[in-house]
Amino acid sequence: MNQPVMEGLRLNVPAFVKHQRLIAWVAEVAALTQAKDVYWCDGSEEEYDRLCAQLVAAGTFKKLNPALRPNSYLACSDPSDVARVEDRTYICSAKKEDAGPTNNWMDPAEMRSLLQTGDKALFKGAMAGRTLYVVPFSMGPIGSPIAHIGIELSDSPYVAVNMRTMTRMGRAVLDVLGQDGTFVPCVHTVGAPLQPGQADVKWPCNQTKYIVHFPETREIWSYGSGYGGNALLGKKCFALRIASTMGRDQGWLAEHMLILGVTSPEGKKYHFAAAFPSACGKTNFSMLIPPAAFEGWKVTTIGDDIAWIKPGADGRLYAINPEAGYFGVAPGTNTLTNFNCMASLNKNVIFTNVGLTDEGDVWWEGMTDTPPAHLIDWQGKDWTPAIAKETGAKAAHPNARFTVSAINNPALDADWDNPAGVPIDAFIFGGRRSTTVPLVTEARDWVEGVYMAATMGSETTAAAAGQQGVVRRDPFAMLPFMGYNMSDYFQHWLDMGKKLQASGAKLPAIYCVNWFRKGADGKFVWPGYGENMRVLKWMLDRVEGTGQGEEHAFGVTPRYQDINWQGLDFSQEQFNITTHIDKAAWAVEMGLHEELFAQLAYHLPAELPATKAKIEARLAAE
Ligand code: SAT
Ligand code: MN
Repeated sequence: MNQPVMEGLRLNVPAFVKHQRLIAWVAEVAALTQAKDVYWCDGSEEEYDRLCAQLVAAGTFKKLNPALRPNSYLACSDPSDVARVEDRTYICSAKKEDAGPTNNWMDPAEMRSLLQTGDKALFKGAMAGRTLYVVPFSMGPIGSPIAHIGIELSDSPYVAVNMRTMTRMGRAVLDVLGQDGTFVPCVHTVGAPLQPGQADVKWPCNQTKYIVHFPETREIWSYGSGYGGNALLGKKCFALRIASTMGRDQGWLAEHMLILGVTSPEGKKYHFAAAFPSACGKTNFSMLIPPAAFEGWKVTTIGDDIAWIKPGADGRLYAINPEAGYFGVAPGTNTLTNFNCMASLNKNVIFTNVGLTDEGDVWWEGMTDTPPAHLIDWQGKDWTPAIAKETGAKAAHPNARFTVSAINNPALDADWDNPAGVPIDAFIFGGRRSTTVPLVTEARDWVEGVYMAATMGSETTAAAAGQQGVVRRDPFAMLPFMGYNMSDYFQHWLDMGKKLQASGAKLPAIYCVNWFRKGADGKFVWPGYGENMRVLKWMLDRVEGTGQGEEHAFGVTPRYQDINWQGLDFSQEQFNITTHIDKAAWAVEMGLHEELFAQLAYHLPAELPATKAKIEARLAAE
């Protein structure tokens, strides 16, 4: 990448930028991509408003009715660019084994040729006619010892404004970076260069897509998509794929986990970190409102999607939310499923791919019982309940999203921005399983917990392009987000446990949950949402050593009488459906664990097959 800076290119370096290596890198990328000019984001509100106005003028944004949804916008994407593209996502480690069998891999030199250096390299000229936005961001509270800095160069103003909400973005980050600080370089283009005089489309993107990570040099290069995790590179690309490799090398964890606080009526506070695959209710869980019977109990949100977790001086694990906003799934969100979230969405929101009502507000499936009589759907077509019934057309795409600042959340935890993080009392791992997996199981020890997390399965959702509703193994809910070899990651978790134990600290408890079991009628048996508090309370009782349960092959599950049912009509029979262990189903399930272990045989920690053998012996004996 040694092209001279394009003649006439305006780098426009503001006085507050003091980092020569950063300036040189921006010049290189601008020359490679032939960006029209460069704009350095300062992160101010004035800048946000200006870029949003520009997006409105370009047709990408529609300003919503300020009387109904103040300072909010709707963007509708190209219909081909609506979710993460896992088959186009690459981990280009020097050695193929280091990416492991669950990741797409390409030799880094080959990938660099394809993207940067070859005759027809995709990034060459990719930003022609467009402005290159320099987006400095901190993942985590600025200056926190758990936080890290990234700089995204993107030709998408939609990305710039979303990154302002999703991260701590702008000038303050460059101040911390100083003249020579370290940052993760992230390059993003929509891959739609403009010829002179050519009119732009409202959602530029390219049919060819590459979401590429170079773990050794900690770089991200993303081509062709403007949507979510493909384009907002602080999120899955940095905070999970690159950060997981940093965590492996430096002794910490980057996880696909929400973080929540639970405070008892006596004022004792606990913290949970919970991993679920995309679109399985992490945002709802992190904002849950306890049922009336739990008077005096409070649940507060630290994060809804990602946790960075480092060991503290006291040997406990401390977690921060590296993000500053929520990029949550809109469909299904309403005042009953997530009251706090709906309250967060009253103002200052960017909606993507939801329906636009005639009053200039938004609507999505499940928002209200009675849909509007008419709206414009996410693809710009007329939509009425009758059309929906006839054609199945959706007002909102199933992976439609809102982007909103954490500070909008009425349930925001007082420590959400604490640079020291919060101490974790328990981990929760959950998948979407209509059968087999019980409502809740406690692991008897760390290794058993790692086994549970490693063998987790889940039915696929609209958060990723591809078939939906098929069960796939999704270890730690990290399958699409692992930056290195999955088996090495299991080993890393086992090693972390050993190290913490050696320091004499109490290890967090580990639980496996499943809110999604269905009855013979095909309907969910467990009411979920706020009622999940009942399960959380049982976990807390266990952490305190007071809760009872029944031991079985996989761990410990509460009996009916171990859960507080006050105010909920949920029979012993219904409970049994959610906790029943079906031996035939588990025989099949153990076969799938076996398949997973065969796939991950390289570097698979011996503790995992050993745990499996123990479970099988116990299943056979029971
Ligand atoms: O598109 S994102 O990766 O940001 C959302 C998700 O899949 O969890
Ligand atoms: Mn996620």
